[in-house]
Amino acid sequence: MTSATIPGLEPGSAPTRHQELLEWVAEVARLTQPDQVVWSDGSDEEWTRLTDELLAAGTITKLDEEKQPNSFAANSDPADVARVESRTFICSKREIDAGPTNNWVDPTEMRATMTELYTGSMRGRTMYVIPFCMGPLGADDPKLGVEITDSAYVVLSMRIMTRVGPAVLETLGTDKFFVKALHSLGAPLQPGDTDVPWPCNTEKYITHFPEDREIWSYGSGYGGNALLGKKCYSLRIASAMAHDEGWLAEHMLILKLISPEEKAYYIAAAFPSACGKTNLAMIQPTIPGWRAETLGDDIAWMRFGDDGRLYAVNPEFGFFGVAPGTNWSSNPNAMETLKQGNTMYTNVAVTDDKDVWWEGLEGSHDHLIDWQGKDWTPESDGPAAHPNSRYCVPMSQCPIMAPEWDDPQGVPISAILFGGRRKTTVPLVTEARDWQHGVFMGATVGSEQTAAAEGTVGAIRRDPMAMLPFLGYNVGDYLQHWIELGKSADESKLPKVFYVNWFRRGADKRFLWPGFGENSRVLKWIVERIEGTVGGVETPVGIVATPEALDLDGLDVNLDDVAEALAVNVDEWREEIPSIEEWFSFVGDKLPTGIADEFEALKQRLA
Ligand code: SAT
Ligand code: MN
Repeated sequence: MTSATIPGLEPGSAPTRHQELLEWVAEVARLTQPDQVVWSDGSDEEWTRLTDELLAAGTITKLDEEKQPNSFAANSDPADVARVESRTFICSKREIDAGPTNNWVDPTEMRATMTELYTGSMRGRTMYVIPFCMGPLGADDPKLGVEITDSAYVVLSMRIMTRVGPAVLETLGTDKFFVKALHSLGAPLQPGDTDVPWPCNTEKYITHFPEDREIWSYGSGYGGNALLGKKCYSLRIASAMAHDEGWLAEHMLILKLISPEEKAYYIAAAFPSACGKTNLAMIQPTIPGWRAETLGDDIAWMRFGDDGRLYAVNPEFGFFGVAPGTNWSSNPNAMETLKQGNTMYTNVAVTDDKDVWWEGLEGSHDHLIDWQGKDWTPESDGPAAHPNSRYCVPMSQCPIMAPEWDDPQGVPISAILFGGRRKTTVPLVTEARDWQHGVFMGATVGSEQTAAAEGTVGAIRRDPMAMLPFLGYNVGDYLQHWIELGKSADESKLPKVFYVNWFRRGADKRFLWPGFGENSRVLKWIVERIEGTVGGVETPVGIVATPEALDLDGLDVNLDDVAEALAVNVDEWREEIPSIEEWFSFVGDKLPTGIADEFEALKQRLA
C-alpha cells in the first residue's frame, strides 16, 4: 500500500493544519504501513467504539455495570506485565550525557535499528494519532505531545491519564512545539492471520532521544512502556527539558494538608516503588481537626513563581495505581475513586459476578478468573492478580481532589519529603539542615528491594530522589541542577526537606510505627517545624523528632517503639557509609562537590 492509498491519510482529511504534525504522521504511516490512520478525539463515542472492539478481540472483559460502572478488565500477555528497565534507553548524542544509571546507544544507530523494526510493524492494524497535553491546557507554556500508536488499549488509557481531545489540537495550532511519541506493539498481522488478545513482541525498546525530545517505543503494550505521556514524557524527557529551562520534573506525589486553623500546606514527596506513595497521596489523617486533599500520586513538575516560591503541578490526569494491597482500610479514597467507575483495570482477577479482586482487597472468593484468564481458587498456586496489576482511573473522581488540582499556576510547596523502605538505621523523620543537605538526603535515597522488583530481596538499591529509572540525563548533572536551583532561590522561601521512613522494625521484626493514616502525626510535626513551633534534636544525620514532640494523642502505641523508630544509632550509620561510598563512586566524576562535601561532613559527625 502506498501512503496515498492508506485510508485516513487523504489530503485535507486530518483535523489539523499543523504541517510538521501532518508530515510526521504521513512519514510514520509510510514506515509502519497500517490499514488505516485514525485521529483520536477522546470522545465518549470513541470510548464506546474502542471498548467494543477490544471486547470482541478478547482483550478486555466488561465488568458489572452496578459494581464497576463503565469499567473493564484487561489481561496482558504474561511476558508484558511491567516497565522493562533493561530495555529502556536514553539515546543522547554523547554517552556521558545519559550517565552511568541509564542504558545508552548512539542515537543514529538506535534510529536505524528501530526504523527497521517499525518497517511494516502496524500492518493489519489501525494507526491512532493521539494529541495530548501534560498538565493544564491553560498553562502559559502547555506541554504538548502527540502519541502515535497501534494499540486501542493505549488510546483508551491515554484518555484517562492525559488531557486529550479537540482542545489540544486547537492549542497546537499550526506550528506549536510538541513531543513526538511513537509507539508500536510490533505485532503486524498478515492477511488471514487471527489476532491474539494482547499483541506485543518479545523484543522491546523503550527509547528516548532527549535532545530531540522524542520517544520511540516498540514491542510492549503495558503501562509506562506504552502510555508515553507518563514516565517517558513527564519524567525522562521532561527532566531533560527542566534541566535546560531551570525547573524540576520529579517522581513525586503532591499532598495538601489542612490544619485545624484551616491553613493549607502543600507537600511533595518522592519514594521508590512499593513505599506507599499512592497511600500517602490520599492519606486520611487520624489526628482530630486535620484534613488532607490530594493533587497527584506520581509526578510533580516544579518551578519558581514570581514570588520566589516553588510551585508544583501534576502533569497527569489519572491515577495508574498498583491494585494489590489497595483496600478500604489502606486507601479508602482510592477505593471511592474506583467506585465511580470509568476504570481500565489490567491484570487483576475477575469474580464470577464480574467484579474485580486482588490480593489484599476485602472479601474472599472460592472462584475467580485470574490475571491470566484461568480459573483460580484459594488452593491455586500463584496470586489471582499480578503483583503489578493496575487500575487506571480519572483523577477527577477522587473524593479528596484539591479544588486547585487543575490550576495551571500550581501550588506553593512548603516541604519536600524523601523516603524509602528501611528496616534499620533510618529514623522515622529527619529534617535536613538546609537545601544542600536536603539534596544530599535525596541523592542517597535507598530502599530495600521487595519481591515485586528485579534484584535481591532485602538488598538496598540507591534510588536518587526515586528517579533512578526515570532520569533523562546524567545523574551527576541532575544533582548539580538541584543544588543550583537552591542557590538561585531565596533560601527563606525554599521548601524544607525531610527524610521519612515508615518501615523501621524492632529486634523482633515488628514494625515500630503503625504507618498509613497515623503518618499524619509525622506530617503534623513537619508542619510545626515549618512554622517553627516545635523542637527537634540535632543529630549527626539531621534534625530528628523526639517522641514528646510528636502528637501521639489517642494512638495505641508503645512509647519505647516510637523512641526506637526515631533513634539515630551511630554504629548503624557508620555501616551505611561504605554503601553510600559505593553509590557515589558509581555516580562518578560528575558527583557535585556540594554532595561530596555533605558526605564528608556526615562522616566527620559520625567519627
Ligand atoms: O508502568 S508505569 O511506569 O506507568 C508505573 C510504574 O512503574 O510506576
Ligand atoms: Mn511511579
